[in-house]
Amino acid sequence: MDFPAWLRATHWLNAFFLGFLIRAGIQILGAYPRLYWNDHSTPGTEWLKFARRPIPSDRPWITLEQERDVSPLLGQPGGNNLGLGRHWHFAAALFWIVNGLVYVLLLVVSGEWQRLVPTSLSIVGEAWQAFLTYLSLQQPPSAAHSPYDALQQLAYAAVVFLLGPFLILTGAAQSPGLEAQFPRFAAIFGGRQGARSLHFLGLVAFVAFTLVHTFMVVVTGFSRNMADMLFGEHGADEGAAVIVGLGLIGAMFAAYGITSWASRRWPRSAQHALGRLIRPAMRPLALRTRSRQHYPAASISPELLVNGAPPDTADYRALAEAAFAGWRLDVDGLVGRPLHLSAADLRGMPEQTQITKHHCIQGWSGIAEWTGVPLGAILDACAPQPKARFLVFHSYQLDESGRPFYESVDLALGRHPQTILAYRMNGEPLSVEHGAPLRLRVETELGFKMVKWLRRIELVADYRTVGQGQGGSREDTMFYEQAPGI
Ligand SMILES: Nc1nc2c(c(=O)[nH]1)N[C@H]1C(S)=C(S)[C@@H](COP(=O)(O)O)O[C@H]1N2
Ligand SMILES: [Mo]
Repeated sequence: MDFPAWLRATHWLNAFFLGFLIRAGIQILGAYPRLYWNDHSTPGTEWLKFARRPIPSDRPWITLEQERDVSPLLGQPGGNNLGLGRHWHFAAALFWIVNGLVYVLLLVVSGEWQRLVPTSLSIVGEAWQAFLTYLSLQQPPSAAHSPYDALQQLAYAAVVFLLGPFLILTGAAQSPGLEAQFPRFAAIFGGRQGARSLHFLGLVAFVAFTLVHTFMVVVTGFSRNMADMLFGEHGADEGAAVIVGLGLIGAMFAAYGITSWASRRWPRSAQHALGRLIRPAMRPLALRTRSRQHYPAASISPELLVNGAPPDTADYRALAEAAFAGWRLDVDGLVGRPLHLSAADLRGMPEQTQITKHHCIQGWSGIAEWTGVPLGAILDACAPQPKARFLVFHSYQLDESGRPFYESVDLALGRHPQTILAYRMNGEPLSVEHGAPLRLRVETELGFKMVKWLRRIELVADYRTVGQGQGGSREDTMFYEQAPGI
């Protein structure tokens, strides 16, 4: 048999998961449709954008304003849906990677790897000949197929052994946890924005390959190729192969449509079901990695983008007008010793300065210097009770739904070396835009966890008792994950 059953099965599964990855990837791109080669994401320096909305010049640009709706024909699940798009993308990535590993493993143990891996350089010349033959609208002689012709073999080998791993690596390099612990890994790709741009180009390459591949399957003998791909050899019933093949492709597209529709209809269930799959990879990337970032002062971004509009409540305005003289940070909940700290109290505690990279979930990044109190010092002072497992950070700001913005962080993260409460940025007192008078920095996670305009830290046993119970404002309303390490 030319095409063993495992080969046919992994081929179709690969196509199925790739469809989810591409669709959800387009969804994620829609949340920040600008691509850069520099990690400052400086407005105006993008090399490609799919953004219609101009950048406002008269007020700070809140990057959430850039999110755009994606048609459900292109995006998974469609609409304005970064949170669920990420869930679909990472869940599909897990299955796609496992399927790919099974395929490569079986390729090796079955000895079939020789059908794919070139063993002689003469394949380059043969591939060129095959290319010229196809250009003249002919097919290479079937004797040249073993079972693929040289051009086919080279293209498939490149997709399996180069493009696939390239997408996995450039995807991983966008993880705040990995980049915090291994800054040199992301630097291979030119940093987070380089990795993101290359990841996008990898998507383009995959789409281009799929189009050419499908076109060739159709024009070089559709029914015979379908018999190969479904029944393993061309002697089989070719008519039945075409029907089964088209049915399978139709079912794949139906699955994209139905899962997109269902996850927009029941977003909380989709968040939970897909979350169960991706959390075993997501949480360790945030909790087990350690930030050891020490960027030089020269790499600080000319301008750090802003997300979240400053609070426009009367109590915050009154505090700001008095230069935060009356502001206090409350630390309470499951603590042995509740704290009520003024700005002067915080300045009397140990001080730490770090130059780190900010990773927004939407896709942009920026580098800044932060100075503040290690959260560990606050934990020492408040004496957490043994039951305490999460820190809930409450803001003066109201989120998009009108409720006070909050986020929860695992207590273990509170003692990470670069987790601080920052009151200075780039040597200046923290500006209102960036969270005055105090904001969280937790450098192995995405930016949305770093609550700005802090008013209170509450220690709890379980974040499910707070807000809508998902772990924070963004988890509650935008279906993000509670401990986002990627
Ligand atoms: N209170 C509050 N904190 C917040 C937000 C917000 O909307 N409200 N946005 C978060 C997000 S999504 C990001 S990326 C960072 C942005 O920090 P910056 O504006 O200082 O760059 O703040 C985080 N902290
Ligand atoms: Mo963000």
